[in-house]
Amino acid sequence: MTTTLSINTLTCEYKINPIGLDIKKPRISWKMQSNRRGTIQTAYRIQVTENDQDFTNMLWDTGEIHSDESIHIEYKGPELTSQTRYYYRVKVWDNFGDESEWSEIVWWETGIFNDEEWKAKWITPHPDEIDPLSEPAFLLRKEFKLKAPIRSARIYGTGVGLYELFINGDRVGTDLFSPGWTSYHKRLQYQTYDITGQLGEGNNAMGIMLADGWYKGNLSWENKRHIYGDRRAAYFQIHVKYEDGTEEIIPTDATWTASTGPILFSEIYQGEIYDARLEKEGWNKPGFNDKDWHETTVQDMPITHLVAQENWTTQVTEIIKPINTFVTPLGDTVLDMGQNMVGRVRFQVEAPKGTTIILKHAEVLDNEGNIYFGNLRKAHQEVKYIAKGEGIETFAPHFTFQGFRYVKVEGYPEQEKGLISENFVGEVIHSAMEPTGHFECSDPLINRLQQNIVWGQRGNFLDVPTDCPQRDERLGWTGDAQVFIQTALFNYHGGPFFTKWLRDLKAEQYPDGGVPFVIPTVVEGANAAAWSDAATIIPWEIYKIYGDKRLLSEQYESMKAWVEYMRRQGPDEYLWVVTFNFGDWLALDAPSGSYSGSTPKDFIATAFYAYSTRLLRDAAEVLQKEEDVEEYNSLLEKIIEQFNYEFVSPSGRLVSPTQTAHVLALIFDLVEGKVKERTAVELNELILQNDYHLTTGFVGTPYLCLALSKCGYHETAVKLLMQEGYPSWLYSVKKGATTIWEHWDGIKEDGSFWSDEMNSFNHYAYGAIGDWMYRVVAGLDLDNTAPAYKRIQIEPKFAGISLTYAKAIYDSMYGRIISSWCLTNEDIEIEVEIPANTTATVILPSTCLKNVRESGTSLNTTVGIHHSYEKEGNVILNVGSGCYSFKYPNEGRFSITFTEESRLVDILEYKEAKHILDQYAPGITNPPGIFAMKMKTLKELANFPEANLSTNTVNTLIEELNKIEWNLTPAH
Ligand code: RAM
Repeated sequence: MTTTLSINTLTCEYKINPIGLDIKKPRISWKMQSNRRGTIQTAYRIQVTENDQDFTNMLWDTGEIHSDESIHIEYKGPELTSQTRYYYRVKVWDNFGDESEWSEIVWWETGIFNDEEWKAKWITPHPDEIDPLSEPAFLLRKEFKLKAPIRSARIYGTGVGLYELFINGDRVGTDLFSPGWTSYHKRLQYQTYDITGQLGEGNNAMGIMLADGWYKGNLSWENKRHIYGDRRAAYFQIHVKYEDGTEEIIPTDATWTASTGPILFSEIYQGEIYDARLEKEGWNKPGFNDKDWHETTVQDMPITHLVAQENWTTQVTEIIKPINTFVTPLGDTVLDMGQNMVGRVRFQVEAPKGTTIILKHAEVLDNEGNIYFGNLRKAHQEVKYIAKGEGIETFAPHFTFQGFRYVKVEGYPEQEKGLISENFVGEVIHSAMEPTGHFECSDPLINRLQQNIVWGQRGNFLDVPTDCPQRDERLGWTGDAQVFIQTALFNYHGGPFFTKWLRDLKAEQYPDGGVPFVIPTVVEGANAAAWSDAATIIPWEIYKIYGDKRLLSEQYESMKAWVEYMRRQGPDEYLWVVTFNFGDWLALDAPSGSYSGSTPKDFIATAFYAYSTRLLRDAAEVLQKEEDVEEYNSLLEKIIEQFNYEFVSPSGRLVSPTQTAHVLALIFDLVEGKVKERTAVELNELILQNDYHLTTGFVGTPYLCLALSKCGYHETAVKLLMQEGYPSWLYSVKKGATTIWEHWDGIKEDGSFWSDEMNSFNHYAYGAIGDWMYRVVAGLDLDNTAPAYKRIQIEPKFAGISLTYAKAIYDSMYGRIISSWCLTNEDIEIEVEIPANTTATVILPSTCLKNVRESGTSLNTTVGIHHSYEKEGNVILNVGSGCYSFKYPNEGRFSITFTEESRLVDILEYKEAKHILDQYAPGITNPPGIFAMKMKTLKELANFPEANLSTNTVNTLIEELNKIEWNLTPAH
């Protein structure tokens, strides 16, 4: 076999070809690929050059370094300079003695390292000429002449408020909501763009649009304004390098001119008003007559807190088309995007001058089929466009985003004849994180749940991890982020996203170690168990998943300060008996009138105190802080001891008979031996007594199934997941949800709403179940002692007959991992992919060595398996990288009960439903999502090989499906 050892996906600080890095010692990572099983890197070589792709004159050449490290290799060459592009390439050697070719050449480019390099001034329209508090977005412009042909040009800068940049009439980049949301007074991100292609010799012009955004607009339910300041301002400089080697800087300064323009109003929650008649044609191009424009003035603002862009930028990541347009019983014309999404609507229109088109965005329809705005509270989510009447006009708002599935349209020309849906699209907007995970299984409702989780993440990862994206909140609630972190890191690459957010958390932490409820902090309140613990949990998870020791070390003092804060509270050092706490937020066992479940708050607080202390100890171990390891190990022991004294009866019963209390005691290892066994038995009982329904809130839910599976009750966990009745994950799916709801009963069984007061239909917390689906159901996990999936753990768990197939894919720092299994009445098949330079432990449940075949051959002849043995009725394999396909007889352990009849029952039910829809469509709320799903499901079932359907039945099914006319327009 000729080996093909190669490397791909080279990244610097998690990103491919990042521009404007201000990190002095950036870290390089790569992924290896080989067609040979069991490949491990034995050496690497990195070369860095400044000299435009010329690798003869090197800045840094590591030579051949004998090491298996391939992630986060820190640059150790000569000191880097500002504003410079560095090209790098890598080659590797493996354990078979093979040497790869050099990788492709990639680069990173540094930003501005020293404050003295900033020549810009903060500018804003002169307050005597344009009222700084006025609503319209400002336009700032400058024309300049470049004396000669240019070699390269960059723009560096930022704004307070939100900005969009233009050069010679064209937008610079595609980023939205720049400069992002940080704790502005402590940290403000600047952005860098390569504008070489946009400038030329001679006359050029630059334009800036500037709006309120998070800096000065309306924020929080308290209707606060001007939280960070009451003046918008811009701060940019263009660096031009001429062909002849000379340079020039064009900064913002008081020579710029200012005006207002077509954006009359733009706010995150409220929407935008755009009067196209006020457009200043050519304002951002050279030659524009700005005589009637106003002066700008220099504003005194610090720059010491400027940091280069850390997060992924915010982008339009997908465009979706409405699936339907209809008129509600109240007579509103409504677009249905088919998906609760976050972003904006772009539309085109041809209309007489002055025509006003209004879009009002909402998430759901009510019981009667009318569009429902109640849960938005004070957020208007309204976009108003006034046409200029010059042919086809296209519009999407600039500095606002909406959370919506339905859009009420008013004023669109001739809309009474019906809207043409082609004139509207939804632009999905969020931090452009790299997708890294995929989960699917044999149950289509669970697959829809997975999609709902992903959509919840997309909608709420718009630069900060928010609780919700629609009402007057949209804040970086620490608890929500903590609860969802594991799932989030499966679905998308969270490295840059959480690096930025954790730095804000650290910046906002109080001197006493207290951690605010929301980051960036715009509402009062701090220090709640399971909320403030984001300070310890998130850095640890980032370390675990990406091996990011640097971030862990950066956050270490913050982690420690938070633990010490808890330690100081109350009379007992080892208990955290708090005065205020959210408790098990929105749990179903909450006493009436309360949002907090009945698990005692001090129980939860002490449990998290122990968990945070454990993570701090583990972090100290990784960072080799020996004294702290000892200190926090003994603190942890004492907290656990005190926890048992306070919250566990002498006979081993927990004082709190709630699901959440049992879950926390088990998951945080607070009980052991007989008490642990009893706790697990009782947790299982609690679920059984409740007829396989949960009662948990934000705190208990993420770990509920995990605790059951870990303690031997995996079947109960799967039954909980597959529960379709209220309350359950699938309840909302069956109700047509396309995202995760804040409340288990956001829409009640009778179709009414929980309440206007706090009822988001896009709140990711309960989506935290995703972690267990990937890790336990599909069995794709990591060995905690070898972060970043250097040592992988593949351990599928089957649950009787309920699920017959599951598959997880995860693109780790080392490369793609797959764990997939399939049960038939005869066989169990497990397919695994392990990336080069990692190893895996694969656990094949319920079998013995002699029964297992890998790609048709017996295990002792399989290449890549280093060690195999039997343990407790399972086969354990230590394997190297590569793809493996294991098969062994099922022997009736997991029987499949799918019958042709049950498929046909589905079809009949479906036809019945279709009949109802046709008859009563105007009265049915939310039908399209669920119906579309059912349709897809049936199609999938018809082709599902494991169902063993006869060709005849398959054909009948398909015929039946094809007969159904797929028209969801209400029948009236
Ligand atoms: C609500 C938020 C959030 C939760 C807090 C306690 O206002 O939506 O989800 O963390 O309350």
